[in-house]
Amino acid sequence: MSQVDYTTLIPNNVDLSSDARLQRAMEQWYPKYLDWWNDMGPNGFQGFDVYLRTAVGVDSEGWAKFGYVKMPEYRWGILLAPQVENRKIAFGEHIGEPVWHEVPGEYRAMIRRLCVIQGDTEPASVEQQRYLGETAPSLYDMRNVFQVNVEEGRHLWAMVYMLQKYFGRDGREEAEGLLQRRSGDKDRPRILGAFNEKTPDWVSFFMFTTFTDRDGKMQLESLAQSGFDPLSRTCRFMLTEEGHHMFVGRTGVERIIQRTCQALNENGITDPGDIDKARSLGVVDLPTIQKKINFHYSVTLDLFGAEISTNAANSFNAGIKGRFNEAKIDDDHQLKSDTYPVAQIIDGAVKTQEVPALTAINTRLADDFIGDCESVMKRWNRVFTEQNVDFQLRLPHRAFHRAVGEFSEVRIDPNGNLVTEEEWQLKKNHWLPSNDDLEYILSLMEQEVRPGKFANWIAPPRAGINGQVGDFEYVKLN
Ligand code: BYC
Ligand code: FE
Ligand code: FE
Repeated sequence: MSQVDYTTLIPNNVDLSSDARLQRAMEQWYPKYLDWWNDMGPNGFQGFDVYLRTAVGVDSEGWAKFGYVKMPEYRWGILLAPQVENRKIAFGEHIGEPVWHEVPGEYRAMIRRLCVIQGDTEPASVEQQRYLGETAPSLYDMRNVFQVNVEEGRHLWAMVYMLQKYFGRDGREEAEGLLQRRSGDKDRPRILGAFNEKTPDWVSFFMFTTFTDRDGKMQLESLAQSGFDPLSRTCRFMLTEEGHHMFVGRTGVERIIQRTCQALNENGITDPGDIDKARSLGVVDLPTIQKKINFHYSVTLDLFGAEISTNAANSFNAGIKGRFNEAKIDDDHQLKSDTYPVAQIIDGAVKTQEVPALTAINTRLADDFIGDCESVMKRWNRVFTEQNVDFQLRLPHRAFHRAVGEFSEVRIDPNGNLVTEEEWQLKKNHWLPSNDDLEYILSLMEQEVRPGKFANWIAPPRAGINGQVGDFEYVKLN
C-alpha cells in the first residue's frame, strides 16, 4: 500500500485498523503527544495558518501536498517506505539471510535502544527551536522552521510506532518517556549531548539544520540498511523528509553569507575579517560565522559516538545497523579481517592508526558525514568567489572541541594541534562564539513578518516554497 489512508484518526499506510491493540495504543498516545506539542512546540504560533507540506504517499514522485494548516491540526501519521520483495540482510553475521519482519529475540534490547535514542532526538529539536518564530527574519523562514518542526514531530511518531508495535509494554513506557524528557532539563535531559544545547537564534538554527540534521541523515541511512525490515522502511521514509531540513540549513547560511558580502561591498569594506565594520552594518560578521561552524560541527561530531566502539561493532555484526551506502561498498560486508584508519592521540599528537574495521564503524560514518560537510563548505565558499570577497570558511579539525570519544580529554585547536589548558582558555573565544558574539547575533534577531520582506542580515531565497512568488503569505498571522 503506497497511498496513505487519511480517513482514519491516525493517517497511515501500515493498515493500522487491522491491529486493534496497536491502534488503541497509538490512539492513547496521541493526546499525550498533542499536550507535549502544545506545551513545547512553536511558542505563540499554534493558532495560525501555516503553508505546510503533508505526506500523501511514500513514492518518491509527488509524495507531498501543500496547503494551509494550523500546526496542532497537522496530520501526523505512520508512514513506511514500500516493502522490497525478497530483501536479504546485507551485512554482518546473518548476511544473505532473509530480512526479519519481527524483532529477533536476541537483538531486542539493541533495537529498542536504537529506536529510543533516535526517537529522543526528534522532539528534542522541536523543544530547542520553540522560540524561533518570535524572531523569524521573514514569513518564508518562519514557515520553514515550522515545517521542520512538524516533520520532526512525525519522526517521533515513526519511532513511537516501532516501540508500540514491536516492544509491548516496554515500548509503551519508552513512548511515554520520549514525551517526558526535555531538552536542556537538569533532571530529565534528552539523551544525546547536542540535543541539550540551546538554539536561541537563527544562525544557530541554520547551523543546526546544516550539521545536526545531517547527522540525522547519516544515522537514518545506516538504520535504513537494517536487517530488521520495519526499521529499515520507517527510516527510509524519514530520509525523504530530511532533505528539506538540510536544505533550509545550507541555504540559510548561504543567504547570510551573501548578505554580509553584499553589505561589505556596498560600503567599500575591503577587510572581510573586520568585525566592527561588519557589525556597524547590522550583518553577521564572517569570523563569527566561522566560529558558529566550529561549534555546531564539533558538537555534531560527538553524536557519532566514540571513534572505537563495541556497541557499533555489535549492531553491525547483528545486521541491525549498517554503514552509509552499505550495498555500494566493495568488501565482504562482514569485516572479518579488514582494518580502518582512525585518528587517535598517540605520543602527544593526533595520528591516524589502522584498527579492526568492525570497531571503527562510528569513525567510518563520521568520515562520510565529514565528506558531506565538505561539499556544503564548497557551496558556501562559492558565494565569496561570486561576490569577490577574499574570505574562506572551513571545517575545523575533527578532534577540535570534542566531548565524546578519543579527544574528549584533551584540548585541540581547529588545526588539530594539541594545546595546553592555558592556551585553550586564552584562545577559545577566537575559536568558538564568545558571549559577545552570541549577544550580537541575538541583537539582530527581530521579527520581520511583512510578506516578501527580509531582515537586514539575510538575503532572500532564490525561489519560493512549492513555486510560490516572493510576497506569498507563508504564515497568516491574522
Ligand atoms: N551524548 O559506544 P559508544 C537526528 C553514549 S540525529 C551522550 O560510542 P555508540 C536529528 C552511548 O549512548 C540522529 N551520550 O556508543 C537531527 C553509550 O552509552 P551506554 C540520532 C553519548 O552506540 C536533528 C556510551 O556513550 N540517531 O535524527 O557506538 C533534528 C558509549 O558510546 C553520546 C542516532 O543517533 C553523546 N553524543 O554510538 C532531529 C541513531 N555518544 O549505552 C533529529 C541511534 C555516545 O553505554 N543511535 N554516548 O550507556 C546510535 O546509533 C548510537 O547510540 C550512537 C552512539 C551513534 C548515538
Ligand atoms: Fe528527524
Ligand atoms: Fe531533520
